[in-house]
Amino acid sequence: MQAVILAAGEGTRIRPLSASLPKPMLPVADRPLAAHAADAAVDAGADELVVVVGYEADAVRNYFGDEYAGVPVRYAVQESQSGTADAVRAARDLLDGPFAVLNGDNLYDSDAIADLFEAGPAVGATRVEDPSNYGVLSTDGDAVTDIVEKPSDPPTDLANAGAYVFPEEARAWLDVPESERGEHEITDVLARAVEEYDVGYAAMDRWLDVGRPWELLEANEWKLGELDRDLRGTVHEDADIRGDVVVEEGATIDAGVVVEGPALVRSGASVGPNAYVRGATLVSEDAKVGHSVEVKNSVLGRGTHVAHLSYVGDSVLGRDVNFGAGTNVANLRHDDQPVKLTVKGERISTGRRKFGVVAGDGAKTGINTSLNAGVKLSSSATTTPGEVVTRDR
Ligand code: TTP
Repeated sequence: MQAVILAAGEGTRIRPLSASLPKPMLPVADRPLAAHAADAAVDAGADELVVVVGYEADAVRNYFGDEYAGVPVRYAVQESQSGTADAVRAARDLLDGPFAVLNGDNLYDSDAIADLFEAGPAVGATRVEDPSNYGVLSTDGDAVTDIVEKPSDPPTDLANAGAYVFPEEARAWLDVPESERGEHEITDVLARAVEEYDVGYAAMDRWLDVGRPWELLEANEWKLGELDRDLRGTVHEDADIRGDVVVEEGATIDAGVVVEGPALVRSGASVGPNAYVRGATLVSEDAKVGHSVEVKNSVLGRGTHVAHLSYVGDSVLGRDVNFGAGTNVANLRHDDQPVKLTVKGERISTGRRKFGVVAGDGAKTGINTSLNAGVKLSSSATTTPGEVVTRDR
Protein backbone atom coordinates (compact mmCIF):
# COMPACT_ATOMS: atom_id res chain seq x y z
CA MET A 1 0.00 0.00 0.00
CA GLN A 2 1.14 3.54 -0.73
CA ALA A 3 1.49 5.95 2.18
CA VAL A 4 0.99 9.65 1.62
CA ILE A 5 3.02 11.78 4.02
CA LEU A 6 1.74 15.34 4.33
CA ALA A 7 4.71 17.66 4.55
CA ALA A 8 3.64 20.78 2.69
CA GLY A 9 2.68 22.95 5.65
CA GLU A 10 4.74 25.94 6.70
CA GLY A 11 4.38 25.54 10.44
CA THR A 12 3.41 29.11 11.25
CA ARG A 13 2.78 28.31 14.90
CA ILE A 14 6.27 26.95 15.40
CA ARG A 15 7.99 30.10 14.12
CA PRO A 16 10.77 31.16 14.24
CA LEU A 17 12.02 27.55 14.05
CA SER A 18 10.31 27.09 10.67
CA ALA A 19 11.70 30.29 9.15
CA SER A 20 13.99 28.45 6.78
CA LEU A 21 13.26 24.80 7.50
CA PRO A 22 9.76 23.37 7.12
CA LYS A 23 8.33 22.00 10.36
CA PRO A 24 8.47 18.36 9.15
CA MET A 25 12.26 18.74 8.81
CA LEU A 26 12.88 19.97 12.36
CA PRO A 27 15.05 17.58 14.37
CA VAL A 28 13.51 14.96 16.63
CA ALA A 29 16.30 12.82 18.07
CA ASP A 30 18.35 11.39 15.20
CA ARG A 31 16.08 12.32 12.28
CA PRO A 32 13.63 14.95 11.09
CA LEU A 33 10.12 14.94 12.49
CA ALA A 34 8.53 13.62 9.27
CA ALA A 35 10.96 10.71 9.10
CA HIS A 36 9.30 9.23 12.19
CA ALA A 37 5.94 9.08 10.37
CA ALA A 38 7.65 7.70 7.26
CA ASP A 39 9.38 5.03 9.35
CA ALA A 40 6.10 4.05 11.00
CA ALA A 41 4.54 3.71 7.52
CA VAL A 42 7.40 1.59 6.15
CA ASP A 43 7.43 -0.60 9.28
CA ALA A 44 3.69 -1.11 8.82
CA GLY A 45 4.28 -2.37 5.27
CA ALA A 46 4.03 0.69 3.01
CA ASP A 47 5.62 -0.17 -0.32
CA GLU A 48 5.87 3.41 -1.58
CA LEU A 49 5.95 6.83 0.03
CA VAL A 50 4.23 9.75 -1.66
CA VAL A 51 5.45 12.88 0.07
CA VAL A 52 3.40 16.03 -0.41
CA VAL A 53 5.66 19.07 -0.39
CA GLY A 54 5.10 22.80 -0.62
CA TYR A 55 6.82 25.19 1.79
CA GLU A 56 10.63 24.80 1.56
CA ALA A 57 10.10 21.67 -0.56
CA ASP A 58 13.78 21.15 -1.37
CA ALA A 59 14.68 20.44 2.24
CA VAL A 60 12.13 17.60 2.26
CA ARG A 61 13.21 16.24 -1.14
CA ASN A 62 16.89 16.36 -0.20
CA TYR A 63 16.25 14.33 2.92
CA PHE A 64 14.03 11.58 1.51
CA GLY A 65 15.53 11.38 -1.98
CA ASP A 66 14.19 8.78 -4.45
CA GLU A 67 14.32 5.93 -1.99
CA TYR A 68 13.88 5.88 1.77
CA ALA A 69 14.18 2.91 4.13
CA GLY A 70 14.17 0.58 1.13
CA VAL A 71 10.98 1.88 -0.52
CA PRO A 72 10.61 4.26 -3.48
CA VAL A 73 9.64 7.84 -2.78
CA ARG A 74 7.66 10.10 -5.09
CA TYR A 75 6.64 13.70 -4.58
CA ALA A 76 3.53 15.74 -5.17
CA VAL A 77 3.60 19.52 -4.98
CA GLN A 78 0.78 21.35 -3.24
CA GLU A 79 0.83 24.86 -4.65
CA SER A 80 -0.94 26.63 -1.80
CA GLN A 81 -1.49 25.19 1.65
CA SER A 82 -5.26 25.16 1.62
CA GLY A 83 -5.88 22.07 3.70
CA THR A 84 -5.16 18.42 4.19
CA ALA A 85 -7.69 17.13 1.63
CA ASP A 86 -6.20 19.52 -0.89
CA ALA A 87 -2.74 18.16 -0.02
CA VAL A 88 -3.85 14.58 -0.74
CA ARG A 89 -5.56 15.82 -3.91
CA ALA A 90 -2.19 17.07 -5.10
CA ALA A 91 -1.00 13.44 -4.88
CA ARG A 92 -4.09 11.93 -6.47
CA ASP A 93 -2.56 11.07 -9.84
CA LEU A 94 0.22 9.11 -8.14
CA LEU A 95 -2.20 6.92 -6.19
CA ASP A 96 -3.24 3.48 -7.24
CA GLY A 97 -5.30 1.26 -4.92
CA PRO A 98 -6.11 1.81 -1.24
CA PHE A 99 -3.79 4.34 0.37
CA ALA A 100 -2.71 5.56 3.79
CA VAL A 101 -2.34 9.19 4.82
CA LEU A 102 -0.12 10.31 7.69
CA ASN A 103 0.71 13.79 8.92
CA GLY A 104 4.39 14.59 8.59
CA ASP A 105 4.29 16.52 11.84
CA ASN A 106 2.76 13.84 14.06
CA LEU A 107 4.52 11.22 16.15
CA TYR A 108 2.58 7.99 16.13
CA ASP A 109 2.57 4.79 18.10
CA SER A 110 4.12 2.53 15.42
CA ASP A 111 2.30 -0.59 16.58
CA ALA A 112 -1.02 1.17 16.08
CA ILE A 113 0.03 2.27 12.58
CA ALA A 114 0.65 -1.41 11.79
CA ASP A 115 -2.86 -2.19 13.13
CA LEU A 116 -4.28 0.64 11.05
CA PHE A 117 -2.72 -0.72 7.85
CA GLU A 118 -4.12 -4.18 8.64
CA ALA A 119 -7.60 -2.88 9.40
CA GLY A 120 -8.36 -1.59 5.89
CA PRO A 121 -10.43 1.58 5.74
CA ALA A 122 -9.59 2.88 9.19
CA VAL A 123 -8.53 5.89 11.23
CA GLY A 124 -5.95 6.24 13.99
CA ALA A 125 -7.38 7.38 17.32
CA THR A 126 -6.01 8.41 20.66
CA ARG A 127 -7.79 8.71 24.00
CA VAL A 128 -7.72 12.26 25.32
CA GLU A 129 -8.86 13.95 28.51
CA ASP A 130 -10.67 16.82 26.82
CA PRO A 131 -12.13 15.53 23.52
CA SER A 132 -13.94 18.82 22.87
CA ASN A 133 -10.73 20.25 21.39
CA TYR A 134 -10.43 17.50 18.76
CA GLY A 135 -12.21 15.69 15.98
CA VAL A 136 -14.01 12.99 17.98
CA LEU A 137 -15.03 9.55 16.74
CA SER A 138 -18.36 7.92 17.49
CA THR A 139 -18.03 4.16 17.48
CA ASP A 140 -20.14 1.05 17.51
CA GLY A 141 -17.95 -1.86 18.55
CA ASP A 142 -14.92 -1.80 16.26
CA ALA A 143 -16.58 0.44 13.68
CA VAL A 144 -16.49 4.22 13.40
CA THR A 145 -19.99 5.59 12.89
CA ASP A 146 -19.30 9.32 12.82
CA ILE A 147 -16.68 12.01 13.29
CA VAL A 148 -17.56 15.36 14.87
CA GLU A 149 -15.22 18.36 15.01
CA LYS A 150 -14.73 19.90 18.47
CA PRO A 151 -18.07 18.71 19.92
CA SER A 152 -19.38 20.40 23.08
CA ASP A 153 -20.78 17.04 24.17
CA PRO A 154 -18.21 14.46 22.98
CA PRO A 155 -19.65 11.00 22.29
CA THR A 156 -16.34 9.25 23.18
CA ASP A 157 -12.84 10.16 24.34
CA LEU A 158 -11.38 8.92 21.02
CA ALA A 159 -9.73 11.78 19.17
CA ASN A 160 -8.78 11.62 15.52
CA ALA A 161 -5.00 11.13 15.47
CA GLY A 162 -4.43 12.15 11.86
CA ALA A 163 -3.67 8.71 10.39
CA TYR A 164 -5.92 7.09 7.82
CA VAL A 165 -6.29 4.20 5.42
CA PHE A 166 -8.70 5.05 2.61
CA PRO A 167 -10.25 2.80 -0.02
CA GLU A 168 -9.15 3.45 -3.61
CA GLU A 169 -12.51 5.06 -4.32
CA ALA A 170 -11.63 7.92 -1.94
CA ARG A 171 -9.42 9.36 -4.70
CA ALA A 172 -12.66 10.64 -6.19
CA TRP A 173 -13.82 12.23 -2.92
CA LEU A 174 -10.96 14.65 -2.36
CA ASP A 175 -12.65 17.74 -3.81
CA VAL A 176 -14.42 18.58 -0.57
CA PRO A 177 -15.77 22.12 -0.05
CA GLU A 178 -14.00 24.56 2.27
CA SER A 179 -14.69 24.11 5.96
CA GLU A 180 -15.65 26.95 8.31
CA ARG A 181 -11.98 27.74 8.85
CA GLY A 182 -11.49 28.00 5.09
CA GLU A 183 -9.59 24.75 4.48
CA HIS A 184 -10.30 21.60 2.50
CA GLU A 185 -10.17 19.04 5.29
CA ILE A 186 -9.30 15.36 5.10
CA THR A 187 -11.80 14.71 7.90
CA ASP A 188 -14.59 15.44 5.40
CA VAL A 189 -13.16 12.68 3.22
CA LEU A 190 -13.11 10.41 6.26
CA ALA A 191 -16.78 11.27 6.95
CA ARG A 192 -17.63 10.13 3.42
CA ALA A 193 -15.69 6.90 3.95
CA VAL A 194 -17.64 6.29 7.15
CA GLU A 195 -20.90 6.71 5.21
CA GLU A 196 -19.94 4.29 2.47
CA TYR A 197 -17.63 1.73 4.08
CA ASP A 198 -17.07 -0.12 7.34
CA VAL A 199 -14.31 2.05 8.79
CA GLY A 200 -12.37 0.69 11.74
CA TYR A 201 -10.07 2.44 14.13
CA ALA A 202 -6.66 1.75 15.64
CA ALA A 203 -6.14 3.13 19.13
CA MET A 204 -2.72 4.61 19.87
CA ASP A 205 -1.16 4.45 23.31
CA ARG A 206 0.92 7.49 22.52
CA TRP A 207 0.53 10.26 19.97
CA LEU A 208 1.81 13.78 19.58
CA ASP A 209 0.87 16.52 17.15
CA VAL A 210 3.81 18.89 16.88
CA GLY A 211 2.43 22.35 16.25
CA ARG A 212 4.15 24.69 18.69
CA PRO A 213 7.72 25.00 19.91
CA TRP A 214 7.24 23.22 23.22
CA GLU A 215 5.72 20.28 21.36
CA LEU A 216 9.01 19.91 19.48
CA LEU A 217 10.65 19.63 22.90
CA GLU A 218 8.05 17.00 23.90
CA ALA A 219 8.71 15.11 20.66
CA ASN A 220 12.40 15.00 21.52
CA GLU A 221 11.66 13.91 25.08
CA TRP A 222 9.67 10.99 23.62
CA LYS A 223 12.13 9.87 20.96
CA LEU A 224 15.32 10.49 22.97
CA GLY A 225 13.70 8.38 25.69
CA GLU A 226 13.77 5.41 23.29
CA LEU A 227 17.54 5.52 22.76
CA ASP A 228 19.86 2.74 23.87
CA ARG A 229 23.33 3.59 25.10
CA ASP A 230 25.84 3.62 22.24
CA LEU A 231 29.20 5.37 22.52
CA ARG A 232 30.90 5.36 19.12
CA GLY A 233 32.40 8.83 19.24
CA THR A 234 35.51 9.95 21.12
CA VAL A 235 34.79 9.97 24.85
CA HIS A 236 37.58 11.19 27.17
CA GLU A 237 38.44 8.78 29.96
CA ASP A 238 37.67 11.48 32.50
CA ALA A 239 34.12 11.99 31.22
CA ASP A 240 31.20 10.41 33.07
CA ILE A 241 28.49 9.11 30.75
CA ARG A 242 25.43 7.94 32.65
CA GLY A 243 22.51 5.94 31.28
CA ASP A 244 21.16 5.86 27.75
CA VAL A 245 23.47 8.26 26.00
CA VAL A 246 24.34 8.07 22.32
CA VAL A 247 27.58 9.67 21.18
CA GLU A 248 27.72 9.28 17.42
CA GLU A 249 30.88 8.57 15.52
CA GLY A 250 32.68 11.84 14.89
CA ALA A 251 31.37 13.46 18.10
CA THR A 252 33.70 14.36 20.97
CA ILE A 253 33.12 14.35 24.71
CA ASP A 254 36.03 16.02 26.54
CA ALA A 255 37.39 15.68 30.09
CA GLY A 256 35.29 16.58 33.09
CA VAL A 257 31.97 16.25 31.25
CA VAL A 258 28.94 14.60 32.80
CA VAL A 259 26.18 13.47 30.43
CA GLU A 260 23.03 11.98 31.93
CA GLY A 261 20.81 10.18 29.48
CA PRO A 262 18.68 10.20 27.61
CA ALA A 263 20.91 12.34 25.42
CA LEU A 264 22.13 12.27 21.85
CA VAL A 265 25.35 13.93 20.75
CA ARG A 266 25.47 13.86 16.98
CA SER A 267 28.39 13.54 14.63
CA GLY A 268 30.69 16.57 14.52
CA ALA A 269 29.39 17.92 17.83
CA SER A 270 31.64 18.52 20.83
CA VAL A 271 30.88 18.73 24.53
CA GLY A 272 33.28 20.05 27.15
CA PRO A 273 35.66 20.24 28.77
CA ASN A 274 33.79 20.47 32.07
CA ALA A 275 30.21 20.60 30.86
CA TYR A 276 26.98 19.08 32.20
CA VAL A 277 24.34 17.75 29.81
CA ARG A 278 21.18 16.27 31.33
CA GLY A 279 17.47 15.73 30.81
CA ALA A 280 16.45 14.71 27.36
CA THR A 281 18.94 16.70 25.32
CA LEU A 282 19.79 16.69 21.64
CA VAL A 283 23.12 18.18 20.61
CA SER A 284 22.83 18.21 16.79
CA GLU A 285 25.56 17.86 14.18
CA ASP A 286 28.48 20.28 14.57
CA ALA A 287 26.99 21.91 17.67
CA LYS A 288 29.22 22.83 20.59
CA VAL A 289 28.59 22.78 24.32
CA GLY A 290 31.71 24.32 25.83
CA HIS A 291 33.49 24.84 29.11
CA SER A 292 31.31 25.23 32.22
CA VAL A 293 28.07 25.07 30.28
CA GLU A 294 25.01 23.25 31.58
CA VAL A 295 22.37 22.15 29.09
CA LYS A 296 19.23 20.56 30.47
CA ASN A 297 16.34 19.06 28.51
CA SER A 298 16.95 21.07 25.38
CA VAL A 299 17.37 20.85 21.64
CA LEU A 300 20.45 22.45 20.11
CA GLY A 301 20.24 22.65 16.34
CA ARG A 302 22.97 21.95 13.82
CA GLY A 303 26.03 24.19 14.22
CA THR A 304 24.71 25.91 17.35
CA HIS A 305 27.33 27.03 19.89
CA VAL A 306 26.90 27.53 23.61
CA ALA A 307 30.59 27.77 24.23
CA HIS A 308 31.30 29.25 27.67
CA LEU A 309 29.82 29.65 31.14
CA SER A 310 26.13 29.36 30.26
CA TYR A 311 22.92 27.67 31.38
CA VAL A 312 20.32 26.51 28.85
CA GLY A 313 17.24 24.71 30.21
CA ASP A 314 14.05 23.39 28.54
CA SER A 315 14.80 25.36 25.41
CA VAL A 316 14.86 24.92 21.66
CA LEU A 317 17.70 26.58 19.78
CA GLY A 318 17.62 26.42 15.99
CA ARG A 319 20.61 26.11 13.68
CA ASP A 320 23.80 28.17 13.92
CA VAL A 321 22.69 29.97 17.05
CA ASN A 322 25.52 31.47 19.12
CA PHE A 323 25.07 32.16 22.82
CA GLY A 324 27.80 34.49 24.09
CA ALA A 325 29.75 33.66 27.27
CA GLY A 326 27.60 33.88 30.36
CA THR A 327 24.23 33.73 28.58
CA ASN A 328 21.69 32.30 30.98
CA VAL A 329 18.16 31.08 30.41
CA ALA A 330 15.36 31.26 32.99
CA ASN A 331 13.03 28.28 32.74
CA LEU A 332 10.77 28.73 35.77
CA ARG A 333 8.43 31.51 36.88
CA HIS A 334 8.56 32.73 40.45
CA ASP A 335 4.78 32.27 40.74
CA ASP A 336 5.22 28.64 39.64
CA GLN A 337 2.59 29.10 36.89
CA PRO A 338 3.08 27.39 33.53
CA VAL A 339 5.36 29.35 31.23
CA LYS A 340 3.58 31.20 28.41
CA LEU A 341 4.77 31.79 24.87
CA THR A 342 3.45 34.04 22.13
CA VAL A 343 2.12 31.98 19.22
CA LYS A 344 0.90 33.97 16.22
CA GLY A 345 0.38 37.03 18.40
CA GLU A 346 -1.47 35.27 21.20
CA ARG A 347 -0.08 34.45 24.65
CA ILE A 348 -0.52 30.70 25.11
CA SER A 349 0.31 28.52 28.08
CA THR A 350 2.85 25.85 27.31
CA GLY A 351 1.30 23.80 30.09
CA ARG A 352 4.85 23.36 31.35
CA ARG A 353 6.17 24.58 34.68
CA LYS A 354 9.61 24.48 33.12
CA PHE A 355 10.15 26.08 29.77
CA GLY A 356 13.04 28.25 28.68
CA VAL A 357 13.44 30.02 25.36
CA VAL A 358 13.15 29.50 21.62
CA ALA A 359 15.89 30.87 19.36
CA GLY A 360 15.59 31.02 15.58
CA ASP A 361 18.42 30.11 13.22
CA GLY A 362 21.43 32.40 13.46
CA ALA A 363 20.34 34.24 16.63
CA LYS A 364 23.29 35.60 18.63
CA THR A 365 23.42 36.77 22.22
CA GLY A 366 25.98 39.15 23.67
CA ILE A 367 27.96 38.10 26.74
CA ASN A 368 26.05 37.90 30.01
CA THR A 369 22.65 38.04 28.36
CA SER A 370 19.75 36.94 30.58
CA LEU A 371 16.84 35.41 28.71
CA ASN A 372 13.54 35.20 30.55
CA ALA A 373 11.32 32.12 30.47
CA GLY A 374 9.10 32.03 27.38
CA VAL A 375 11.12 34.49 25.30
CA LYS A 376 11.48 33.93 21.55
CA LEU A 377 14.42 35.26 19.57
CA SER A 378 13.68 35.48 15.86
CA SER A 379 16.14 34.27 13.24
CA SER A 380 19.37 36.30 13.27
CA ALA A 381 18.20 38.37 16.27
CA THR A 382 20.98 39.78 18.45
CA THR A 383 21.24 40.98 22.04
CA THR A 384 23.77 43.38 23.52
CA PRO A 385 26.25 42.46 26.28
CA GLY A 386 24.58 42.26 29.68
CA GLU A 387 21.09 42.62 28.26
CA VAL A 388 18.07 41.31 30.14
CA VAL A 389 15.57 40.05 27.57
CA THR A 390 11.97 39.79 28.78
CA ARG A 391 10.16 40.25 25.46
CA ASP A 392 10.34 38.50 22.11
CA ARG A 393 12.52 40.04 19.45
P1 TTP B 1 -1.22 21.85 10.26
O1 TTP B 1 -0.43 21.59 11.51
O2 TTP B 1 -2.67 22.13 10.37
O3 TTP B 1 -0.57 23.05 9.44
P2 TTP B 1 0.94 23.47 9.34
O4 TTP B 1 1.83 22.29 9.37
O5 TTP B 1 1.10 24.35 8.15
O6 TTP B 1 1.21 24.32 10.66
P3 TTP B 1 0.61 25.72 11.16
O7 TTP B 1 -0.84 25.49 11.45
O8 TTP B 1 1.40 26.00 12.39
O9 TTP B 1 0.87 26.75 10.10
O10 TTP B 1 -1.05 20.64 9.24
C1 TTP B 1 -1.31 19.28 9.52
C2 TTP B 1 -0.50 18.42 8.57
O11 TTP B 1 -0.89 18.57 7.23
C3 TTP B 1 0.95 18.74 8.58
O12 TTP B 1 1.64 17.54 8.42
C4 TTP B 1 1.13 19.65 7.38
C5 TTP B 1 0.12 19.14 6.43
N1 TTP B 1 -0.53 20.12 5.58
C6 TTP B 1 -0.30 20.08 4.22
O13 TTP B 1 0.47 19.25 3.72
N2 TTP B 1 -0.97 20.97 3.44
C7 TTP B 1 -1.85 21.87 3.94
O14 TTP B 1 -2.44 22.64 3.18
C8 TTP B 1 -2.05 21.91 5.37
C9 TTP B 1 -3.00 22.91 5.97
C10 TTP B 1 -1.39 21.01 6.14
